[in-house]
Amino acid sequence: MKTPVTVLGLGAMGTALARAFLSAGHPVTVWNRTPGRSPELDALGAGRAASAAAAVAASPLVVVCLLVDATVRSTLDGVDLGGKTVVNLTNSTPEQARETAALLGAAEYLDGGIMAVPAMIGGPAAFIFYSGSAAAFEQHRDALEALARPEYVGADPGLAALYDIALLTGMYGVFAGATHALALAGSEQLAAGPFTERFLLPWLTAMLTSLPRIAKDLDGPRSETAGSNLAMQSAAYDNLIDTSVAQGIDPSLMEPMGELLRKAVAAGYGDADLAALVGVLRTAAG
Ligand code: FVH
Repeated sequence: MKTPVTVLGLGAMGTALARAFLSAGHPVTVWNRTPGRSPELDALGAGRAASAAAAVAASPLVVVCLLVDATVRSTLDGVDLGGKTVVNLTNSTPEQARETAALLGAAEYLDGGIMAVPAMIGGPAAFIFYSGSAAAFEQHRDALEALARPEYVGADPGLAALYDIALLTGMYGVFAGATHALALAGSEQLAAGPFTERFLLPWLTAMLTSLPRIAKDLDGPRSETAGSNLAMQSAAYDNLIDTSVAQGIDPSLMEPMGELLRKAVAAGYGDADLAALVGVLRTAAG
């Protein structure tokens, strides 16, 4: 008998999670604010509860995937979570995760950060960060494996959110640059498809292979520069901004990186490479 699971929230992600639990043979009870959402789950064997409280009462393991942290708190306000393990997969800040863990009063609490889009759930590339109760993680590891590769990152409930947000900042940074590149290409009517497949994707892929070297520089003594010093990059960066403006493309996504390069050079890192920017960001925040 597999652990019965309740899924609160049948948005795109909650629906994918419920489907994965059903496919793995778990009895699944679902609840959603708007009734009747994702009717395909009924045919797969999900039971529908009329309220969040009734859904929680149905299973020892309660997986929550709602829009934002405030939604989780309002949905579970007044619901008896005694004896339950709550796994909250709603996107949140580390601070929100810590506060929600303390507020809910569940027997066990795990916070999670899903590194997948709904179509990836149950597939080999998906993984989910978990933090909070190590005992709950070990007890429910098998069930959680039905969703994605589980990565437990520590007892502090805020840690999973930190890992999640760090990866999302990396993703949005890459997409910001790619979005700008496509706008520039489009300013000369270049077709997005061939430009992306022949040039943009291979270029980004090649450049991202330098990340482990950057990480090595951050974790240990600085290695020899790879030949792309920051003074050179800062000087050339003005051309990115000037070209964008000349082509009628808003440069605002690109300007912050130019500003950071200038700061790094002014702080004496002109002959260093990209790893030095991490230190400059830390100094700027402090
Ligand atoms: N979808 C994705 O690509 C990402 C992947 C990584 C993780 N995120 C996070 O997952 C959370 C849920 O995302 P989602 O994709 O399921 O989002 P929606 O399809 O928009 O569904 C939202 C659900 O939240 C319910 N909801 C909204 N407001 C309330 C409320 N005030 N009270 C109760 N429930 C509420 C909504 O219900 P309804 O509108 O159908 O009644 C949906 O069930 C999210 O944190 C992502 O950042 C997804």
